Amino acid sequence: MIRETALALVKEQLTEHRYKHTIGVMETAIKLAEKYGADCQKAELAAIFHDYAKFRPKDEMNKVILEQSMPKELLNFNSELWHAPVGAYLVEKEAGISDREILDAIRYHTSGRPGMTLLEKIVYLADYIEPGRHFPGVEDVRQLAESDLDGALIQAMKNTISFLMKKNQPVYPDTFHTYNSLIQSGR
Ligand code: DGI
Ligand code: FE
Ligand code: FE
Ligand code: FE
Repeated sequence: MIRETALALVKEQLTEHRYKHTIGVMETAIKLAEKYGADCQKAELAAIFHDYAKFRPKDEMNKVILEQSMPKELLNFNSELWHAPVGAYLVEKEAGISDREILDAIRYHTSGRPGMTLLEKIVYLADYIEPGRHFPGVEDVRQLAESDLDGALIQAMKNTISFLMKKNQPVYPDTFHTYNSLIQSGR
């Protein structure tokens, strides 16, 4: 699928603000793919579609999680986590994207997972450091991403976990498992 077609499909699903974020993630993901030797076209499509389900009603996402046998554990945690796996499902169903690597990069863009692929890491990181992001610590992660993909990813995960803990929010187990996997094996 060409960029223009993908962007037109996604634009219908998002607010103007979220669409601008998506463009930032797309541009950042392509740069990271070039730098670290990933497939640039897959990075582009995964980035364009990564937040496809962001504005779906919670009850619709809840239903997809149950009907498609996604981890039920998701329902006990922040609903912000749901748009990633539900997005992977809807992008396949509604936009006809069938590439497994692209769908997995969408599926794991919020929680990560142990043993993430290069493409998954790139989309996760691009989502975190795209130019429209302004949260504390993002500049350090941008710097790290220039030369150390895993180092940048670890810093982004640390920031996310600390942020959730400071707000007394639960942390989804896969988020911790991803952090442990990166720290222990350099993957
Ligand atoms: O969809 P975006 O805002 O672009 O970014 P995202 O898909 O990375 O969503 C991150 C949001 O999810 C952020 O507001 C924090 C929230 N969240 C809640 N629980 C967890 C979590 N994020 C992670 N990584 N792990 C959690 O356990
Ligand atoms: Fe997201
Ligand atoms: Fe993210
Ligand atoms: Fe995003």
